[in-house]
Amino acid sequence: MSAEKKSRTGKVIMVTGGSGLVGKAIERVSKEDQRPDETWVFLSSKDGDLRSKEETAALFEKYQPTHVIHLAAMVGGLFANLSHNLDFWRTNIKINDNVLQTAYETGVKKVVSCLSTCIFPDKTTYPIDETMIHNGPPHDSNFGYSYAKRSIDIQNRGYHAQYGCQFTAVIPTNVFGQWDNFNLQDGHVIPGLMHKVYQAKRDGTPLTIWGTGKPLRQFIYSYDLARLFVWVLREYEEIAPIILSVGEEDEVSIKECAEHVVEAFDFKGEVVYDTTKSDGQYKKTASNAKLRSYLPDFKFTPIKQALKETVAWFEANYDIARK
Ligand code: NAP
Ligand code: GFB
Repeated sequence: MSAEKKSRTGKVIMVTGGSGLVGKAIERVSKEDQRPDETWVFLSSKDGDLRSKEETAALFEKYQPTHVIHLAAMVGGLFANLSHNLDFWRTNIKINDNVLQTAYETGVKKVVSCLSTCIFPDKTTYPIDETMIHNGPPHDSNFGYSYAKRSIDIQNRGYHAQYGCQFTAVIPTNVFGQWDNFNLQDGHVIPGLMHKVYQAKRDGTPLTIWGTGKPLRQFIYSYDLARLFVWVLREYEEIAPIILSVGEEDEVSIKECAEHVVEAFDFKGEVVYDTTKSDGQYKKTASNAKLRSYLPDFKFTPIKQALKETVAWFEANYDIARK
């Protein structure tokens, strides 16, 4: 039987992975939309290594969370996944099992974890929806990360079936924004392009876009994702996950995305493509119909505006940005 659910007044919301791209955006939203009965705690790996069950248990003992937003993970773009699939699997399996098991043992009332639209079957019909997670193997470029993330859905169903836990998950599409990982090798495409344009402007060199630019992506601004994430924590009651993404109609090619980044920097230099680099998954078009059934009027930030805000932050914070 699970531990007695401690009777607590108010909510203590512990955010694992709170120092990263998504965590920092959630911190901003929690401050903009404060509730008197909510206390927020944002963790980084410096507070404790969640690969260790003991360190995980110590964090839950210290903060006594009633709710958990579980973001902590080994995260990276296409090229980091291509070279470290086993590490992505082992690290994330450990972190997820420690956080979910400890949440159960300590009587946490609700956990919202994080999957990704890149974990869906590679050979599938489109648009992808929440019912299709386990319908076939993921794209080979990130099978380690994908299977680790899919296990969260299985764990959530197991903790609910066996113990009645309210553990659920969101499925964001590709995220970008302030506080991203701008590392050229390990980061995602948008921060990678921003870092490369910054350097091209500074050094008068060409911008090199990897791959053909043909793959298609839906990009969600971290601030929009954070607003949706906080809504899920407060209002969403299903165990089944929910996709948090812009619509199919907002899908862009990598080339179009690069053009928006170039415009945001007012970069006038040469642009070249290095087609020796992998394109990765061609598309992973996801439906946000389930989200729209809950929030038909939610307004996403237009991508050009979101990119401009992110570029302005990056230029102003170049010295402290993760790169
Ligand atoms: P991120 O910027 O790389 O942040 C990762 C966070 O996890 C950081 O706070 C990091 O702490 C923490 N962390 C990593 N390893 C840890 C460990 N062993 N123990 C404790 N904390 C650890 O990642 P993100 O982009 O915000 O991603 C957040 C969540 O969204 C992840 O679950 C990711 O899978 C999911 N997601 C991301 C995207 C995307 O495009 N970025 C898309 C879909 C889903 P430090 O800062 O101390 O390293
Ligand atoms: O964001 P990204 O690295 O990952 O995007 P995925 C990769 C696409 O952008 C490929 C092109 O088509 C690349 O060829 N690209 C062009 C670049 N220039 C660059 C660049 O400078 N850096 C990078 N990184 N790409 C990831 C999954 O797939 O999606 C992860 O592997 C994660 O597991 C993430 O879930 C959300 O979108 O291809």
